[in-house]
Amino acid sequence: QEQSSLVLQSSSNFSPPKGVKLSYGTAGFRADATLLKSTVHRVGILAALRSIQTKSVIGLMITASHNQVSDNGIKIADPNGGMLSQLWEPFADSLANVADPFELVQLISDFVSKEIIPLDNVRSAEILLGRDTRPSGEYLLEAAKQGISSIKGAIYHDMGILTTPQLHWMVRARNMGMNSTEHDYFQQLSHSYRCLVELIPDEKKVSKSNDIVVVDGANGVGGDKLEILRELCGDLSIEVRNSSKGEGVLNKGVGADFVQKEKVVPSGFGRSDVGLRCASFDGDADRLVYFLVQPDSKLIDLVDGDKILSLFAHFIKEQLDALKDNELEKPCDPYHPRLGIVQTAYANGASTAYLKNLGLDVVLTPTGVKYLHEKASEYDIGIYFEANGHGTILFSDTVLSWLEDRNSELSSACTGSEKHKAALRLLAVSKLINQAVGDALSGLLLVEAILLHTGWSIQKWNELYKDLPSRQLKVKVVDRTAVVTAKAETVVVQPAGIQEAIDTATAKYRHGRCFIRPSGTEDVIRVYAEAATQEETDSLANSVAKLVD
Ligand code: NG1
Ligand code: ZN
Repeated sequence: QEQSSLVLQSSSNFSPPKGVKLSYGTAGFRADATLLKSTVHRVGILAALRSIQTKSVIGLMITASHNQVSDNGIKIADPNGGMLSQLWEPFADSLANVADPFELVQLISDFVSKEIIPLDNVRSAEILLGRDTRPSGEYLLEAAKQGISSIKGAIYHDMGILTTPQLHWMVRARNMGMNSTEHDYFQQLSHSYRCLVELIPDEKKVSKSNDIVVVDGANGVGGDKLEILRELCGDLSIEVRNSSKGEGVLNKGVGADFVQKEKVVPSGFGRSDVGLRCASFDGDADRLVYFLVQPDSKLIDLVDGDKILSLFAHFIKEQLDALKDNELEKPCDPYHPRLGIVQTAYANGASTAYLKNLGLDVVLTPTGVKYLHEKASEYDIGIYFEANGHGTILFSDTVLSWLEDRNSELSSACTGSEKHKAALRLLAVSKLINQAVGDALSGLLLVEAILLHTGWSIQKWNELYKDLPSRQLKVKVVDRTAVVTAKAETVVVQPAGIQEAIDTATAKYRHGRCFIRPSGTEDVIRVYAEAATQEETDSLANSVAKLVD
């Protein structure tokens, strides 16, 4: 009763905008920032309930990632640092959209009884709050705080301006009883990066004193954090451009999403960068792509998420192969870690062919980090990436304890052997790469360490395989839910007949591949096509787009 009046009172300051329907999609709630106050307030309530139910620390991040600066958004980090459990998404949707304050209270109390959340017995609900550099983040954060405080016994810690992956990392670390401050994050990343560099074989240790990586921070938080991290990484030369301290507008003409979609140089880059290794983060630094400025200084060669995935897969496989026992030496180690690669249908066909050719197990999931992450976690070592640059490498508890065992066994038997170093490298990667979500900062450090290890230039890395020409189109539709897909979005099952028409169109092109799916974040149907040449690709994409219209 007392709880209900607390919520009622707190909510009276936050009425939802009329005629707006929000949904907790793959990226949480996202909209024009001015529409979000009541939603953020209510997600504060949801976070407190989730924390009580899971008896764990929960994260609440205010960001709209690569969207324009006037947008904002909010998402929840679950106890393991991952996305909010899908079981709670329908509650999040109803919570955001109910108009009447009494109905809101009723909705909460129904959910609390259904989920058996012990509201009377709250010892502590604890929420970590983070936000990106958007100015609207300030008042939205205040709304979140008031939402949390309207649940008795719930407290929050305002962690300030963070990248999205930092907040997820902190939540996971807190719940595992590990050191979890921002300082600990920087220490863990820089320490494991330096470990990897120390493990580079002597013959490959070439002097790279003027080998610099130039990073576009999307005018957001990522560049600022990278400047701090850089100081801890020894002699890694990084030049940060487009940090949030400059004049530029967040994500405007800059950042990983812009670079990947437009394939042109971001602001702040040009003629003097031709031939240099360049990278872009998105607005909340959970996406990373690399690129090369072409000699015309306007266009770029994109080194996308698929190429980062391929570099990681190549390196991890090399270390696992080095750890394989010679049958004669040690015939009976029954454990072979399973390495799995997870992509979506948007992965360039040439990357999938390259990975399969390495003998790797490649699977596709539907679009959306939660699907990729879940699939990757089924392996001992699972590597996932979306072509747009979001991805990471997950290590199972089993493989980690196996690596620890191998490490101690090898350090007494043959310290410094290639086998021992391979175990140490994999352990270092597991600490460097974010185990909660894709993280541009840790991804960048791992790419840099692997390039040093292999002695590859970005050009050489980019030549691992040549991308097939591809085209993405979007078609505005009245009701995107009319299109229903199966088999990781590669086949349309509804409306009837469309898949046959797509197949007929695709069959006309050499190396043709094409699929359509409803976007999870916009009111559009997306069309993706690949074929032997760009002209054929565009023609295939256009003809399929007409089928949808
Ligand atoms: P939708 O709008 O469902 O295609 C887009 C991206 C996803 C992911 C989400 C944000 C493409 C084709 N899709 O999803 O990869 O980043 O936004 O969660 O890039
Ligand atoms: Zn992002």
